[in-house]
Amino acid sequence: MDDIDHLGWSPALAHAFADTAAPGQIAGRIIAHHRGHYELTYAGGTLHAQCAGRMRHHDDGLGLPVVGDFVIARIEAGAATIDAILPRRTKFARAVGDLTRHDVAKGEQIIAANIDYVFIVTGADADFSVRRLERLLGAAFGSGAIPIIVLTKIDLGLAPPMIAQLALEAPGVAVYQVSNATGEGIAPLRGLIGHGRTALLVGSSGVGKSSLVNRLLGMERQATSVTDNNGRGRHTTTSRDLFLLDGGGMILDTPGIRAITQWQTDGIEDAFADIAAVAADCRFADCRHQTEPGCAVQTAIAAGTLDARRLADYARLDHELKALARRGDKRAEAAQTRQKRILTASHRKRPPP
Ligand SMILES: Nc1nc2c(ncn2[C@@H]2O[C@H](COP(=O)(O)OP(=O)(O)OP(=O)(O)O)[C@@H](O)[C@H]2O)c(=O)[nH]1
Ligand SMILES: [Mg+2]
Ligand SMILES: [Zn+2]
Repeated sequence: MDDIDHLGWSPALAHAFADTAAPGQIAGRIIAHHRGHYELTYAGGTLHAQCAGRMRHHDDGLGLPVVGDFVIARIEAGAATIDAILPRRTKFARAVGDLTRHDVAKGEQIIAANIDYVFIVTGADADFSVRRLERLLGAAFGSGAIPIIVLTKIDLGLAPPMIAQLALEAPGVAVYQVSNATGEGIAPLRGLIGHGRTALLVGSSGVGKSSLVNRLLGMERQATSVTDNNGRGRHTTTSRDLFLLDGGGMILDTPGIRAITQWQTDGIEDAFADIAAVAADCRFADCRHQTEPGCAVQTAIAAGTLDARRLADYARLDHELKALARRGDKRAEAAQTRQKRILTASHRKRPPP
């Protein structure tokens, strides 16, 4: 299985694979996830993948695969069926319980697995806020990966006081300064991600995560927002994708954390992984699981493999989360305005160097 070494395959994974895999099964890494469908890279290339029915219905304690997972799969007719997840070395998760008052959604939403670095990306612009980084720092420390703060947009000339503030408020966390506009500081960051290592990018919408991915890849691979330079949420990136860097190393782009509806939709899919897994087989991608033809959820309820009460819970929570998301967006907006005022005031008071 030497052929997936560059993806971060390790002796520990090889052992776990040898212990559990049956003849004909292969190992690969999940490089993308879009609503129940996965992309899997293995020694033979990259294929579309889906979870085996067995995996969707019986919880093995690991839940469903996330981007970065190494999995055991079968390949049939040019597509992969995922049978099991190999043990996760690290995982970056967000608590989803605080987004809702319902215990049913309590728990964690795993964003990515088997990562080596969490790049907490923040822009050296008017949106800069150390407070906003706190939860990400907490989550990064809890992941088992190494947290790194990446301060982008240093070409705007606002970085020096922010560097000082970060040194004070996030002691011991390395800060890399980059400009995606000029390319300054990209090489040291690129050098950090060694062969077979994976860096996860997190941070608010508009901080320059996808611009950084393009810089690191040396090509315009990810779409970035074109007009908005000040970080107002456009939510340009909507999925999580793992990219291979030339000469080894991988980088995982994610949607900005202010893409709140997107995240909450993801959260609800994790809390209702059983429904999400069945719903992947609905005929229509936007199926509401009511009276639509070809609805796999209704079929499962009729067949007795899914509890109708689960669907009712799901519908109720989905409704509430949407309402919360609207309120959450307003709170985020207000916090942003406050921060901007504070920052402007502190700039005025700053003595000349
Ligand atoms: N001046 C300057 N602008 C930058 C820099 N990095 C990104 N930008 C601009 O900031 C805007 C947002 O960049 P994106 O890379 O799309 O941000 P993102 O973090 O991927 O945003 P989401 O996908 O919505 O989470 C774009 O207009 C970029 O051109 C930088 O280093 N300097
Ligand atoms: Mg993006
Ligand atoms: Zn349906």
